[in-house]
Amino acid sequence: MNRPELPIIGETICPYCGVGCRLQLEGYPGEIVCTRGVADAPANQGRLCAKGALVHETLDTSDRLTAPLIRSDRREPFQRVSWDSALGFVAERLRAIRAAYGPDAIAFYGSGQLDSETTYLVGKLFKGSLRTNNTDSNSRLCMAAAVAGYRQSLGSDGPPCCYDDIDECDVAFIIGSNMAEAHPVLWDRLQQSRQRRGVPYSIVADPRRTATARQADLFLPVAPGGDIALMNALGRLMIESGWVDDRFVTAYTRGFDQYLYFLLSQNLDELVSVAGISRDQLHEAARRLGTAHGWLSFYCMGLNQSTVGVWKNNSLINLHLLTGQIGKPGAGPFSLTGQPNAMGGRETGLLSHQLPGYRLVEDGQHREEVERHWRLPPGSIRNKPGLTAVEMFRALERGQLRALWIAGTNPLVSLPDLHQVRRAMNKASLIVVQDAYHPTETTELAHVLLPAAQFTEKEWTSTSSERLVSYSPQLRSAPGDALPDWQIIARFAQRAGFAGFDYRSAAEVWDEFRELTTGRPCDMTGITAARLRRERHVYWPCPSLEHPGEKRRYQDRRFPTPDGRAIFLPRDHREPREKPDHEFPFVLTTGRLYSHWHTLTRTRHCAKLVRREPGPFVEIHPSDARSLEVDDGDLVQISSRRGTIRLPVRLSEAVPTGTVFLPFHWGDRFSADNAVNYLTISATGRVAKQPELKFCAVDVERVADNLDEAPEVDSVIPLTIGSFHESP
Ligand code: MGD
Ligand code: SF4
Repeated sequence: MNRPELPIIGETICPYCGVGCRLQLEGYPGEIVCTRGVADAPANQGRLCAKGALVHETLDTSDRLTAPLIRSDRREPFQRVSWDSALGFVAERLRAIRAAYGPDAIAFYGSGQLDSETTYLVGKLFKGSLRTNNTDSNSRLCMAAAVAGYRQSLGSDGPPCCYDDIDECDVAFIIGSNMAEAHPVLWDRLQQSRQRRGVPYSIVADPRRTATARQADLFLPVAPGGDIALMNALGRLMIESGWVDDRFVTAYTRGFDQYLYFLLSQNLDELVSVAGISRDQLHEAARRLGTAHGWLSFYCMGLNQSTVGVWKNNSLINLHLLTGQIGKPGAGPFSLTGQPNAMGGRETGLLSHQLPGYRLVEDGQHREEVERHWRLPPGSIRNKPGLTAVEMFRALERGQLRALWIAGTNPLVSLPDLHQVRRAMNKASLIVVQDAYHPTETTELAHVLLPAAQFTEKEWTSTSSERLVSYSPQLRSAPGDALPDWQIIARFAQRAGFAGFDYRSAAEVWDEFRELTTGRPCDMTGITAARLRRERHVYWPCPSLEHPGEKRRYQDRRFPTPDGRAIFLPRDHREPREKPDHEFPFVLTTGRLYSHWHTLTRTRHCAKLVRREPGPFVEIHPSDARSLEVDDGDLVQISSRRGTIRLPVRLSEAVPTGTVFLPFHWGDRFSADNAVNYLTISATGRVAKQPELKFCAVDVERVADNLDEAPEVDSVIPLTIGSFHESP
């Protein structure tokens, strides 16, 4: 049946993943009826995935937070108050905590879903005015290893490639990314390019035979955590077969001799065995990559969520350098960003070691440049990185951190070791949560709730995985008293008595930030607010108003390192922090599903998505299930050193034996004390401080059929798994 033509309300960027699809909303500002992909949008070219197509259903829900709410004691109910009272309350409490314990007793924990205007102002307020570098983001859980990997190997953060490279490459190496479920529109572009051109040939390296792996030409079932060995074996085979781009290596890189020596001193049999892949498969992968005209790699959490995530990134970039596959169309290491503006947060400096324009707090010149721009006295910005995500919650539990301001994230579902996170939050003197929805697992533990306007209800700027900076206009009013996040931060700063926050518009904030990118690797000098509002999107780097914006970086083969050369970094295999043993014999790996977004604050409102994936489960290989004497649908108890949960079994040959897979989306509001992150380990890597969410040791046991036989834990963990919707 043809849908009658509806009025077009306007365009916005999808608030879900980092692909950055442009959406067209149709209907009426008070009732959005339909969402379509914008045909001439560079990212999606008219396409949408199911989440994007249904996103309008998540806007006018009964759990939107519409007014500031406060309570001095968490045992009391919230009271509705004016913005002035709420911000005054927060200002007074933060002032008292700072006076008693110093500036580092407060912190901000944000998100890759916040727009660039907001993340810029958070840095200016916390790092500049409040004088603490304790600002971090949930991007720490996904992108921190990629940021450090790019910086170490190439001299700067930021992917070199663009989505159009999909149509230029002849091999796509997808490692640690389930693109078909997590970046579906990009996956669709890849499939369509292949249908049209016969290439790219796709190689997928993943321990699970995911939806992505099932459609691959070559599937490499890498052992969980075995990627460095896999990439070192590939490098070794390429060198032995003479598939090295000598001219590129000599002219544009350094460190090759050490890398060569390192690879030749490795035992190939050992590498093969650690990687868990047959020699034939390895040879085929090496041949495809080594002889490709152009190869692109796509990678995500399978590489990053590891205590050696940075090294995994370095190892992959080594292969690109070896084969000269960077800085030209159809080539390059492409880190896929998870959230709509994880990239923008990196550019504006939200992570605890960063300052705007890819600057670092540890660099004296960088601090001076930013202090001048913010009109602060020299020495205002502290010279040590602040606390990172996991560190913040440890510091809260210790009492070193007293106040935490959380925005656009739900750490009580998404952080590892949730029992610790809950203990920490319960100890805090002040928890402020700035969110569009309430209740969530996190808002339930807050003292102050600040209602945020979300996409369509504010104008905002974001950067996608391919460095495309996009502007989204306000299309409708925000519910109740909700305000754009940047305005909440600016109003608070003024209420707390800080100068430099009297902005009249989002455009003013953007332009102030943009000026700080001049001459930096992420140069956006030419991307003025006025231009963005005219042209909708521009790629960075874009050093002048006349510049069209560059889709591909490093085409001159000069890298932003001291000598302009990219760097080979020999990296050895390292074991994950917690290995299976006789007590906890299974590997637990966690991940995403197509239908759901993060902790379900939005997607639980879309009946179609909920019908597709109504609740959590644990995927177990049939042969493990036989040993455990469990069948499809049976309830099992999964325990780690940190917690115990119970879930129904989903039998699947997609997981290797000895490994179980759990999606991370469902939290306590679905089923109390039963989220996967009660099990995961909060071990982090040394440089990126990204937690190892893809690997910990668990035990799996059949839950007794007869309740009388069940252990005591039944009194706190429900045997039935909860539900958000009465009739999904
Ligand atoms: P994940 O499922 O976390 O998703 O996107 P992805 O990283 O693609 O993990 C990717 C793959 O890594 C999984 O298939 C997993 O089996 C594999 N893996 C696990 N361990 C290893 C290993 O040791 N080596 C290798 N090579 N692979 C391994 C994440 C991205 O998705 C992010 S960061 C966000 S924030 C967004 N979230 C999100 C969502 O919540 N829902 C949906 N539907 N899409 C999303 N897109 C974004
Ligand atoms: Fe939104 Fe990502 Fe789907 Fe595009 S692929 S519609 S950005 S969730």
